[in-house]
Amino acid sequence: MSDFAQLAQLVFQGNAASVKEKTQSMLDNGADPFAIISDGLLAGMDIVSPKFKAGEMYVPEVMMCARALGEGMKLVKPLIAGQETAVTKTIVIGTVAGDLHDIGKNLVVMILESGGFNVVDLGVDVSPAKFVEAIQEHNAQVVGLSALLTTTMLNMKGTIDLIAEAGLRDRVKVMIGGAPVSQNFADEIGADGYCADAMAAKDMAKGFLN
Ligand code: B1M
Repeated sequence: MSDFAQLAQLVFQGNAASVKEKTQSMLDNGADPFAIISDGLLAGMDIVSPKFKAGEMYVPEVMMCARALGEGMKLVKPLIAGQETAVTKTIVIGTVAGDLHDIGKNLVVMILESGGFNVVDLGVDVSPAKFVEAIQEHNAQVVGLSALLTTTMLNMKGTIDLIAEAGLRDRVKVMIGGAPVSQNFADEIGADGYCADAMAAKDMAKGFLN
């Protein structure tokens, strides 16, 4: 099995320490950082994604895989800084105002990072104004809104409205997710799409940006 295939397997196994060790040894041996990302780290997540979608893997396992991948990304990212890759595409994400739930959102962040995006995570209880500020500051192309409460999901609309008032709506795509929301709700509030889970968020962001 090639080094790249071994690295992919370690990501799939969620073995963070071994992913870190293997990535470093591949870099020390002169492997191309871009190939490490695409043929090793992301290839590992590509094994995970269909299994998660098919219900053969569960959230804690996927989080372990994403964390393991993150350990490798930490070593490789500085080496590709400033070069033209998917990493130059920026997504601002947060849990909307009044809502403190972040387990699902954190999973989405990890999966988006594993997809090669630069993700600016604003955390929880994020006001519409803070989203607008972050889109401007980071020149984001996509905004991700998360909500877990039937009360706070209404703040998604307020956020989208303020993005429009700030004149940024044509510049950013808005995707939403969280247990109480749906595609119908996304249509109702003028979002560009609804993601049922973290993998769907990665696919949607890729669709928006490629
Ligand atoms: Co809360 N809570 N909670 N809670 N909590 C729920 C959501 C609830 C359904 C439980 C219940 O009553 N059955 C209920 C909401 C009811 C409703 O609104 N209809 C509820 C309530 C009522 C509350 C409080 C009001 C309780 C209280 O204080 N009386 C309170 C509110 C606090 C606040 O936010 N202001 C509260 C507090 C908490 C804790 C702090 C204890 C804790 C949160 C800890 C944390 O997040 N750090 C908590 C938890 C853990 C839950 C449950 C049990 C689990 C949520 C979770 O993490 N799921 C939840 C019950 C449930 O959902 N079954 C519940 C796992 C996670 C991986 O899934 O978040 O759905 P999920 O994310 C998925 C997708 O939805 C999607 O991808 C993720 C991964 O696949 N997704 C996105 C999510 N965000 C996305 C963004 C995207 C794309 C996809 O961007 C584009």
